[in-house]
Amino acid sequence: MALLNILHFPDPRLRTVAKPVEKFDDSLRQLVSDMFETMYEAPGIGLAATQVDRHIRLLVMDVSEDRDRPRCLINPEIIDADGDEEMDEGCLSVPGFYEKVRRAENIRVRAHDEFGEQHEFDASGLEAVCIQHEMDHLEGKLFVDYLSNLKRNRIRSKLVKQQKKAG
Ligand code: K1U
Ligand code: ZN
Repeated sequence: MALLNILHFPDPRLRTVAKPVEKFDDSLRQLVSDMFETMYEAPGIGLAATQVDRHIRLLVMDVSEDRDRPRCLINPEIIDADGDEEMDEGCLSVPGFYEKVRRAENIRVRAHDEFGEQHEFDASGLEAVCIQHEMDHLEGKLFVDYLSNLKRNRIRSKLVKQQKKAG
């Protein structure tokens, strides 16, 4: 098990579009395990491989209150969506900032697990928001991209200042 380094906005590597997973092997399962450890330690409710500089279509999440419902989605697709809702979002790659984002309220998802088995399920509320947020990471997109240029630039300047201070 290992804690992985999480990239912070405006690191250009966060803009990489991830490639589909083709091999469901032990090295993939090790990465899944390391990502869960990193997400729980952060702490976060989700983590995309892009955020730990691995550019494959993999995300992990756990939106349960007791932090006991880990879910790993590989090559995820949203096959149906309806409704929309606005919710406060945060991001481990944009630490300290929370902003409202509007997304689909209910989604149907198709994804593989770490053993290559395909699953389909419905998600709503925070789970649906988290899946959409993490799938955006796999496209190189961040929640700050939904904000005004003014807000996004303010967040960028503050984070760059903090990163310079931290060396
Ligand atoms: O960086 C990430 O992608 C993880 C991010 C996911 C997310 C949060 C809120 C809405 C949509 C997606 C986080 O987990 S930020 C931290 C957070 O929200 C949280 C942490 C601990 C307990 C509860 C929430
Ligand atoms: Zn995020």
